Amino acid sequence: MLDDKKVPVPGSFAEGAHVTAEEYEERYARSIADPEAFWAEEGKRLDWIEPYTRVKNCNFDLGSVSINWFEDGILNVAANCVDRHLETRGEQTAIIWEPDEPGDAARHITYNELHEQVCRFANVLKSQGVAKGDRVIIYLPMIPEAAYAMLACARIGAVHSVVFAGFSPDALANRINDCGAKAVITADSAPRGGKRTGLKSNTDAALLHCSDKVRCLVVKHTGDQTTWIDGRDVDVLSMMEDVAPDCDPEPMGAEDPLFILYTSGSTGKPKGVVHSSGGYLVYCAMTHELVFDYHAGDVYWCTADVGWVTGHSYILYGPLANGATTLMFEGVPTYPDAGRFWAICEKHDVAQFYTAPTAIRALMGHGREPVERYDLSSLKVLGTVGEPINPEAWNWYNEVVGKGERPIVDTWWQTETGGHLLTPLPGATPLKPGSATRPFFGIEPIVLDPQSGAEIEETECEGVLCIKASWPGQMRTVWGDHERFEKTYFSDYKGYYFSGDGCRRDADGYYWITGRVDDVINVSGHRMGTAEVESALVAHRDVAEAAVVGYPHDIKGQGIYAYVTLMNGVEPTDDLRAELEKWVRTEIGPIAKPDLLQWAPGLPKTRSGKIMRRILRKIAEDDAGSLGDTSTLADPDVVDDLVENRMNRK
Ligand code: 6R9
Repeated sequence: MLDDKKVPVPGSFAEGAHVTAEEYEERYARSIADPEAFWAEEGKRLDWIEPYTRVKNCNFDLGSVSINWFEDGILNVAANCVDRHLETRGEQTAIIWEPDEPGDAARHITYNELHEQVCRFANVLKSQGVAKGDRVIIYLPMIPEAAYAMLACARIGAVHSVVFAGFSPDALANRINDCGAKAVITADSAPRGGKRTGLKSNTDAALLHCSDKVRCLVVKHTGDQTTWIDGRDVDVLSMMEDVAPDCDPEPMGAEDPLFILYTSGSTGKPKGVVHSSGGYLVYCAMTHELVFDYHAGDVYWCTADVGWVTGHSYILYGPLANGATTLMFEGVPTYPDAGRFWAICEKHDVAQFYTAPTAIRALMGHGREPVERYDLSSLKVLGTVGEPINPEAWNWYNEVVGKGERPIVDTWWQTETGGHLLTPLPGATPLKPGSATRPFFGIEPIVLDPQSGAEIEETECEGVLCIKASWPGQMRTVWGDHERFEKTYFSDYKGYYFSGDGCRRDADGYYWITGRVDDVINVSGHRMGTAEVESALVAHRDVAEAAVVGYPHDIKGQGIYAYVTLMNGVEPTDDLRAELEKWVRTEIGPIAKPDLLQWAPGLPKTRSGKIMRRILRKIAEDDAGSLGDTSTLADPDVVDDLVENRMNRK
């Protein structure tokens, strides 16, 4: 166990940081003792058209769950992200756009330009009859127009719902219909890693299943030929030239919804997570500034896609609310080669770099050379998000990318939370590789006994992770289904927000996420987080990635089924299989030895890089006939290979 190994804050770093260790303790204590006063102050980060007089009005009781922050305040999110910076930094770059092809020119969009583009886009929306409260689906590649579209919706008070460009026509149609969207904004096609996805053709296919009133706004990005339906399809870029370059921001209530983002739960169809305007923006602005220790002039890069919550909070809303320069990348980490991320960091002098463990592990498989080719001296802070990071990947990130001198912020949060809840602050928190460390201001994590539901008081413990009281960035409801919201998050453990994650708290009060509670397996009466076994497997030099699930086992109750992706160039042999089984036995103990180990050339992942365990469980159970919806996978083909070579055949 690495519990005792603390990586101190680099001395030179603490000096200039927004928050030091002492300040963290003092401010955290204050945020919990008097949340009203604390957040009343933090709310002033934004410009309000009408200031709020009420700060917090929240209830977690099942049957009457209701979450309101700054509820009588009036503001406009787009004005906060753009207009208010014009006077002081109109000519500063707001967005750096790096295209898929490294040979194509990057674009630098100043705040002045952003203002004009957002206003023009907003006027196009208005011309199509989109008004305050209407829903708009955004199905775009990672291009500046995605940012314009989101901010244009916010400017006129329309509620956007971004659908990841990798999603299928079916997934798109379901979302259009669930939120009753008035318009879909898409592009001709999306280049990614040198390949192209026809977004317009996908949208055409989706719209066959939707009301014929839905308008289709098309950004001609690649110039690829598409079919065109007159009267329904609109050429956004040419219309933008014809409309006025100004558009007054719509005054919005703090609790008016800003966006809906669909996310999958453990059961049922995707939920439309609803976020507010005021509280959400306060929370992402604050976390963006403090967690990444953002300072004026820094170039900040989050590699997520805007179709994911990380892209909403930490490419767009948080950074722009802070007047930052935020980088948007259209491509993938391995195109044209495994040095692309680092080439971009060097080219644009990136100061804060935020990515996912899955990307780090994939790049680790290509060795140090692609990193060492570039000058990464501009980097100040590194970050991760999305899943627990195994210590090997952490160490590689720290040593090879960070040269052992950059704090790594391992940020635990969820679509539902709007922003970071557990995270180090780079100038304040000594790190422990693999731990999301401690709560952000205003967040009171508690650990409950999964059986009794009782709060565990001891510092050192393990259980399910809940949050005791509301924070401004919390989701407000499930679109169209408040009952589902209450049932999913407030019914299992009364009076608390239930995260769905398990965690361990160590003697220092550091939190270690052990994975989704539904990923816990029980082998011969021993409870085991699948993440633990995965972490052991990926610690082996030949393993690039691993996913572990339980499957029904006659004697043990559940057996351990491991899917293993090897490093480039390593041959899968029976000897290696035996070696890996032995390896896990030695790393964790005999109980953790995989019963079945399958070589997986690829793992089924969502576009945000999360392994879809539901599918792996079905294959492990030899129940491939009922895989369910695989439309949200990044590469649905990997499933066929896994089914064909499955180990458990009845
Ligand atoms: C932001 C985001 C949420 C789930 C969450 C947890 C896992 C995210 C993590 C992490 C360990 C971290 N997760 N960050 N686990 N350490 N730093 O990822 O949102 O897509 O909704 O996923 O991701 O299991 O519950 P979302």
